[in-house]
Amino acid sequence: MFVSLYAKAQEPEIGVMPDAPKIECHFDKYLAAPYYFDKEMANIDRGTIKEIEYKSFTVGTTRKATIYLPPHYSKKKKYPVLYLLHGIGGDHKEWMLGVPNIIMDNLYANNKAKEMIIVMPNGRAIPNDKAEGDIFSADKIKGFEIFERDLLTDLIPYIESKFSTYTDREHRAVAGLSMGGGQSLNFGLGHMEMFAYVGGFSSAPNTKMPEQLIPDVAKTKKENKLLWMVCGNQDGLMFNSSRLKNFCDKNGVPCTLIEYPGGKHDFVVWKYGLYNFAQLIF
Ligand code: FER
Repeated sequence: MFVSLYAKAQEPEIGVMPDAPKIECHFDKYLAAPYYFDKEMANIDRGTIKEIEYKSFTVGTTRKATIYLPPHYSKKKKYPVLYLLHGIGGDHKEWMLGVPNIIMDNLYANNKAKEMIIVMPNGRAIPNDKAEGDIFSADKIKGFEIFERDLLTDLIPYIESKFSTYTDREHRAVAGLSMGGGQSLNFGLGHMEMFAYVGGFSSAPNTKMPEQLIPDVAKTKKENKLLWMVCGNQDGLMFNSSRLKNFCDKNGVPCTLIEYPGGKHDFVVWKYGLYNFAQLIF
């Protein structure tokens, strides 16, 4: 299938952060993905990528998202939904740099994932939500926080009214890269009534402190079904992930953090994140 969407922006170079705190933690075992996991294979069924628009009462604008429907999507079936969030330099097209359609099509060809819809929104919920000007400015960053409300009260209801989806927490997952990883941890652990599965890939400094993410250890242990993270060992943002992993290990909360060998702050790590996370949800 020809993919006409493309992303305009890449995440900034975050590799070097000399004063980043180093937090010791136990990493989970890295297993390489098969060489073909992100390569377009011949003669397999393909899902479809579309751009959608929804009305945001939170922002007061019409907002865009990219959606992946799995091969043979049918209104006769119901699907779980993964909300997949981009980074500080991206928008609803950024994840296309990570060929999520190819990764998912390959997983389905090998029977390695449940059928799911993937929604890739614009996570900067402000009137000008483009990744332009100073992407690190306070108002642009604030948009990533405001998106919590846009996601929960505008986007999710829209998706569940227009597509054939399940509508319970056990059929919703949220994951993202960098700023989107921080958002996923914040929103996913903060709203376990909405999301049972949470993934953070190279999560950024918008990630809340562990005590805020998991104020009630027993409740998180009971309600969260997957807390899964990956971060490159060359990425200066590792402390956001290792801080949470450390807290989880100390408190007996099941949590995975894979240290991607030689991994930087880029799509090598994020594609690996999607490939693995998608096999573990639903
Ligand atoms: C920061 C460094 C990196 C930060 C955000 C990022 C909010 C995000 C990076 C990305 O999304 O790629 O200090 O502060």
